[in-house]
Amino acid sequence: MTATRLGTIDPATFELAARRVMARCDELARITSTPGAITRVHLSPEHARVNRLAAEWMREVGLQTRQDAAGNQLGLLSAADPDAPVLMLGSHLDTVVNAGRYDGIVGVLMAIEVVRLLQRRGDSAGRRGDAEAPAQSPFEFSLEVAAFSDEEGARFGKALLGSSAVAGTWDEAWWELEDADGTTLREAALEFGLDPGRIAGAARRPDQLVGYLEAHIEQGPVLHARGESLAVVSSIASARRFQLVVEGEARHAGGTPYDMRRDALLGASEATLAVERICSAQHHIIGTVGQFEAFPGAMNVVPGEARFSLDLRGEFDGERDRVWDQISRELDEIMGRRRLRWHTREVHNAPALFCAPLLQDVVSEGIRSSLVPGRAADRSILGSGRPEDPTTLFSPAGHDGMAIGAITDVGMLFMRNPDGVSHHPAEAVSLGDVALGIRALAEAVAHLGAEHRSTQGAS
Ligand code: HGY
Ligand code: MN
Ligand code: MN
Repeated sequence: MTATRLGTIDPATFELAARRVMARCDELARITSTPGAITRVHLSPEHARVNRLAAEWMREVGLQTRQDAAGNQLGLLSAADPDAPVLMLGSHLDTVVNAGRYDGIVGVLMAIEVVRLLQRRGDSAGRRGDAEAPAQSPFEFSLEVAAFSDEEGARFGKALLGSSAVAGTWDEAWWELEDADGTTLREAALEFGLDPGRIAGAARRPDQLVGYLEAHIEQGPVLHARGESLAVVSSIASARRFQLVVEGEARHAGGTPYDMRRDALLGASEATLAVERICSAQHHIIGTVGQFEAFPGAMNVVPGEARFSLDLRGEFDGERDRVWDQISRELDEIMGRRRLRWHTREVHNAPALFCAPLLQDVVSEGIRSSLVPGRAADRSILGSGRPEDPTTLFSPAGHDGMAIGAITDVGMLFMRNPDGVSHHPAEAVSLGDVALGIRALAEAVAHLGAEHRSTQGAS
């Protein structure tokens, strides 16, 4: 299988594949815990339902399916040599609260289509043509589609639980993380039918893997603004997430003069504004307070406690950590001045991930190959950029590759996200861009197959 052979595929085939992907995104969007919105969190009944559906779709293209000990849904297309290493393709099926229908999901469904396009049926010697024979990877590596179970961290705060299990970086302390109802991760896993004692079984070794490739919507406005469809990802931002608590004193709203108040909500509010001021003064550092609560939460009581979250990202780990130190000093100052106390718990910490040069190259090749020579309309996918030079983007949004990068090379392909809106029901991607993305991803895999063959042959 080479890029040339994919080049002979009728463009209508990619459009058909994209139509299937879009229809399936709609189908999965109906599997939600909140009617009228899309919310699907880790280890929920909805998680089990989407895994079952994804497994059906995986089997339809010849993948051998299993659910691992972290609730990831996997599908394998073996190479002729069953011990060959694996190229993983995928993304996640969980969502944030009130999500869009494409973040993560579209990447899993595109990976299934790429397998449909690339797989071949042959006899044990790999000869083509026997339609009844089991599907096989046409490369010297196997292909595996991964639908990760938790990337968002919407239920337990800690993100990348599914991919961290695969990376073998599971921390036993995570079992005690609690959701908003006080259910621990351990209890949720048991209820889902998973055995926490087997979590290590989900881990892969570096020598078992060739790499990990993921297609994802951009979740930002750059491609939309440039009028381009696809981009290569150079790196993914490092991320830390904190739960913060401010303690003051709950007292009567009418009877307590201002100089006697220790209002936790006001301290937390000032802290939130400080996060914006500090982060916006830095390049590629982004801080977001996305959760904010006051207690006891009565109209006629001065808030005695406030809780809020902080999501802090940066292009480089060191810069991000220096900004956190600065925020901490600012919190000390604010709370000291207001006679409040504050403390925090860090629930997520993932380092920045630099995409592997080889995988950046094959994704670039994939984007280039998805241009059909001689068809002016297709050249528009690279907008004003030169066809030989696809756009490269840094991703401030987090992805499963951040965890998987601990054990193997990671590469990513971004698709245009109209207006850059994501983590919102209005999130979108066009059929045409998904069709181009499927082609580019399939071409990238084919290029990697050719590269792998030449380096293995040379060694
Ligand atoms: O939060 C993120 O960056 C990602 O979308 N999970
Ligand atoms: Mn997301
Ligand atoms: Mn995502």
